[in-house]
Amino acid sequence: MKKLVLSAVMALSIFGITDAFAAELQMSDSAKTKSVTEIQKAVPEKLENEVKTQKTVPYKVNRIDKNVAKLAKAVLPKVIYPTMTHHLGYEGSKFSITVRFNTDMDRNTVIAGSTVIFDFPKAANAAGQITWTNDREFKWVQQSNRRFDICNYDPDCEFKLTLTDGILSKEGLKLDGDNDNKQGGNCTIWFIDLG
Ligand SMILES: [Ca+2]
Repeated sequence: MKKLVLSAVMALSIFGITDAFAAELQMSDSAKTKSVTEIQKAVPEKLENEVKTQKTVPYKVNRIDKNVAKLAKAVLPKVIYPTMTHHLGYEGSKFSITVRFNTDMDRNTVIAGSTVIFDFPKAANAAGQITWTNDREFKWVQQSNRRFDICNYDPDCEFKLTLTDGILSKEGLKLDGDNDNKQGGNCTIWFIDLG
């Protein structure tokens, strides 16, 4: 008799536990259902936002690679000065040439003798010193003492500046030196110093 009662109690407990589990399962199911409903509600709202975005911008902003977007907005770096053969200056008896870009440049890529090359009749790739005025403008001053050291006047001295496309803007774009509105291409400028 005692055994029977015990098994009955056990059976009841098992049922009880099962019921409790079932109830819990049901609860979590309804909770799940609830959150699914919430997600479903949220999705159309999001889509609506995307549709709104598409009206102003012809692509989904959040799917665009950030770097691509950054480059698309970046300014193509160009040389805006000098533009004429007589755009040269002097510092005492030395040449001092100012170069200006249309956008901020990565100074580390502007290197005398490497990406900035001055070829004079008496000195190919003449040594010089670069000094920055700001991130868009620098000045190159010859290292030798006098213009006559590197120039040959017969009667004028012609020399050439090459700015290679190893020069980059701060935004990381190559110099459009050949001015074809595409990244890259060296810039060559001829100067004439009248004798
Ligand atoms: Ca180019």
